[in-house]
Amino acid sequence: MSNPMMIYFPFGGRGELSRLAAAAGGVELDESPENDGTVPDMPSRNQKKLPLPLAAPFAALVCCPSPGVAGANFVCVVAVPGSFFGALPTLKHGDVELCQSQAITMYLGEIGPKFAGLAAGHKGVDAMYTGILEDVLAGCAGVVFGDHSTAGEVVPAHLNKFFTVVEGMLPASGFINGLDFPTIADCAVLCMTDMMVPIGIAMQLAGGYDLTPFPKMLAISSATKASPEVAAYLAKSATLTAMPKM
Ligand SMILES: N[C@@H](CCC(=O)N[C@@H](CS)C(=O)NCC(=O)O)C(=O)O
Repeated sequence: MSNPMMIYFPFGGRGELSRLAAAAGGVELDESPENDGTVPDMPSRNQKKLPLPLAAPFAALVCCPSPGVAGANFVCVVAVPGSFFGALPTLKHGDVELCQSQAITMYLGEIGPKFAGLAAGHKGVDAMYTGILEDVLAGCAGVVFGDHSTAGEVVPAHLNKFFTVVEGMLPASGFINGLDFPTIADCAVLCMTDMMVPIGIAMQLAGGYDLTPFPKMLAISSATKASPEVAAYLAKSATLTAMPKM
């Protein structure tokens, strides 16, 4: 069977944990051919009003001229046969077609040879951290696409709420599931600390955010980045820290 193919923007967002899950688990993940790695301008609320075909089967990214902005382009979503709600990411692998980023992450983890021996408890922990990342990400996206003027209060309060609990949950040493390699849970923590879109952008809009009160999160992120599979992925992909033009 051919490699699974994910369609998503060439930045972190709701695609990065799936990329990391594939890399850490030993899965070759292809990305849509339209995604040539060029970091687009930040999708804006205006762009969302462009014809995003809902309920059309499989979506694709295309570069469209930006209305009213001479010479500017942005990436928008158009439908091609096979899609769901007009939102990304989507994944196709043989007969399997998925939307919903968390489902895509868990599926890629499930087929990863490196994760073949994981117990139900490990997978439950991985799913939990996948959901925590979505909560962190959604709150940050609300600020990035919303009212920037309150970012200085809203972003630290939001991140503190989650990061304080995550820090308390993490082991004093080693990876989260106690194995000698990182799993999806560790990759989710890496996204929390290092991913630019939308978490890092929200931190910047807040005037910065100090991660030093969360040393266990930082240690997990460093160890995950240093693991051979993730290090090889990060050497060839810049999406984790890619910064679109705002
Ligand atoms: N719950 C969905 C949310 C998907 C979603 O909102 N994706 C955004 C990008 S991160 C998108 O495609 N937005 C375009 C739109 O909704 O019009 C998931 O986790 O995949």
